[in-house]
Amino acid sequence: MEKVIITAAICGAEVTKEQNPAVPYTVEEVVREAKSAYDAGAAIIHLHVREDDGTPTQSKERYKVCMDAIREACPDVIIQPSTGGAVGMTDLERLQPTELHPEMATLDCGSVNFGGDEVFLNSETTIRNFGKILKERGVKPEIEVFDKGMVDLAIRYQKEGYIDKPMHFDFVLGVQMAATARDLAFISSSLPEGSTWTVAGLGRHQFNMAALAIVMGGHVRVGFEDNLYLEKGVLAKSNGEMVEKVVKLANLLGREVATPAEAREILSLKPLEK
Ligand code: KMH
Ligand code: ZN
Repeated sequence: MEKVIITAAICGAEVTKEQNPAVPYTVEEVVREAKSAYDAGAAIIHLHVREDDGTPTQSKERYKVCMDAIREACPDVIIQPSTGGAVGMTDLERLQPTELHPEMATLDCGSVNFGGDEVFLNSETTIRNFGKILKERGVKPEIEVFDKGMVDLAIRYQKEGYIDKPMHFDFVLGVQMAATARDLAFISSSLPEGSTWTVAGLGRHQFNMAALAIVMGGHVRVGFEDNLYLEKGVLAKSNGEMVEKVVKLANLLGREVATPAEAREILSLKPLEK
């Protein structure tokens, strides 16, 4: 089986220091969390950024400062900015980090109910436009899907030319589609030949989904964006602690962990220029 790529979603847009004091807001905190994840074995940093007071922002300037500082601390890591941002942001706001031509960025393939009145809106026009812009800017999408219908939509957009093959998917399970072995088996078996996938299990589902992905040949996303706890009742002290737990699981289950260079190869990204 190919090596497992670990993505660390170190920050998110919704979680707060009140929930876990280690959630990063400042540039220094973002770098500290990225480095803890990278040192533990993460090849990809899925990145949201905040103002110093915790307000989510998609500011190109803030992304640039954070990305430059992460590269300084973790020279070969793959940085994957969010184009989802936070609920309520405009498309133009959300697209700003792609102007920095990162290697990857997310492409959310549908709208999602986040509870109460919160709806993360992604119309077909938005998704097509984001796909087109990512392609023009040479950014590989991590196609974020929250249910199986979003996989079908991505396949349609690939056929229409908005997304290139091979496609890489991130199944975010436990928000809309259930985080169960049955649903992971169903959604992961619905992908076109040659696709790769990772799974982000929300909250208490995070490590169960990680273990399943390791066994099934998928890849794993962990981090504060999706889960704040290392185990029941124990807050994680860092993203690195969560990545370490995945590395232990992979070792136990007999799967090696991919370096950033190996992750680039698996995901058909260009190798880093020396
Ligand atoms: N924060 C959510 C509204 C992404 O990064 O592309 C969107 C999100 C998905 O986190
Ligand atoms: Zn995100």
